[in-house]
Amino acid sequence: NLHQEPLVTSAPSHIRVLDNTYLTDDYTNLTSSISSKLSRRLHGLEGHPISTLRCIIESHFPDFTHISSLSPIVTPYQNFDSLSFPADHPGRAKTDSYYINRNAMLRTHTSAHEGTERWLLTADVYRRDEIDASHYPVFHQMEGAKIFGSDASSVENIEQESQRLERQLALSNIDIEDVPHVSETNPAQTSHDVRSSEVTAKNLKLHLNSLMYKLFADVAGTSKDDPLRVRWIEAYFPFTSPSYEVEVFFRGKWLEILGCGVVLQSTLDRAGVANKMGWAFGLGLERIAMILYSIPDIRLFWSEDPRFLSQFTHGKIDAFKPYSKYPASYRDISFWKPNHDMHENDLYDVVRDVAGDLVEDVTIIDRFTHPKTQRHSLTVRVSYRSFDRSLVNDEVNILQHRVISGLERLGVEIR
Ligand code: FA5
Ligand code: MG
Repeated sequence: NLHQEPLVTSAPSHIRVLDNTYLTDDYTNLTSSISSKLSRRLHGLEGHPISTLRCIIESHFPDFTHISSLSPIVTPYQNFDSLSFPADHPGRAKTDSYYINRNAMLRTHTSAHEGTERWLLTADVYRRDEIDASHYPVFHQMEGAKIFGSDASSVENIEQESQRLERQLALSNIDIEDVPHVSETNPAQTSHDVRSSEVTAKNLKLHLNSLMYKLFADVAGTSKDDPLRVRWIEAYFPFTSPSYEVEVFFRGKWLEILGCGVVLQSTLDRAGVANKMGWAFGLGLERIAMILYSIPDIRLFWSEDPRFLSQFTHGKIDAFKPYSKYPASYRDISFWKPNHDMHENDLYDVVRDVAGDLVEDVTIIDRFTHPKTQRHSLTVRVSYRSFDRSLVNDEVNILQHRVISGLERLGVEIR
């Protein structure tokens, strides 16, 4: 369907999103190409790689509550403030996130939803971003968290569980590059004593190391001499301390899999569980699925082509067999940027909104500043390709023409 009208043209006062009507304001930037994804629910689609991965991870946390049907529409308070994001955090900007209006947005991560005990939550998340084989404005995250009493005997129970997990892990072919649970640069929170913080971090690490083994060891193939390699790195998130990232070595490269940490006490206090502590993690399903299934392009997850969907069996990880690709068409555009600042994500959303999944890649191939006028010029190469059919020239020309009109509405001057 080439006739995707933007949801916001000049200044309509209302938009409809998932059967509700919202007032628009100066924050409204949700486009129809994005809102058409809100009801797809890939993580609930039997047999889809994203759904299979969800089930495998859920089976690793059997005594956690499994949640996967929360609406993607949240308040900025839920997405940012409740997690202590500072007021000037870049993620809050209109250029980085999709807003329905100032009070309603599409969640940018699964951390936007809080639980109070043990939960595992799967959801579609939305971020404005560049366009290429590994970036898509919608992807899926899983959030896991375990919250327990901060009294001595609850902490002791956690430590005993860790000892069991440690004994199991000792039987696996895994090589873990660790960092200290707590350090000067990755401190325990002032309201936590160091020992309970360390017990919590250790428990988190054990759960995730064994999850990484479950996900990657079979596909990677391991032995005592060639173990699965997992690396822990100190990280920073506004709502955890200490914080870490986890990377896995797979086919010659280190891959960033997830972020995690000991949940900030203020977050738990706001959730009404002041006498508890715990850990949380958030992982990206597409990155893991692309690796495990050898899926070369993130757009394929959204394909409704039976040549894609029929390849997969629910619960099983089999390598994707690429089918022949239809040819790509390239079109270059050169333009002067508007005098006011234009964010490159605005450019990408114009292309997405016109071309939907027919756009494969947008690359800035030249940048130039006029020596006299100081005006900035960009040359952008748009690559159009369909997974399902051959695009004819006329059709690509129409798309490109609409992209140019959309850019002109942003105030650029075509060269
Ligand atoms: C977060 O989203 C945090 N909410 C994670 C977290 C949860 C930290 C709980 C602490 C406690 P981050 O933006 O790094 O962090 O994303 C987490 C994971 O999502 C990444 O490791 C990656 O696997 C995946 N991810 C992030 N951005 C993208 C993207 N553009 N495309 C695909 N996957 C992505
Ligand atoms: Mg990150």
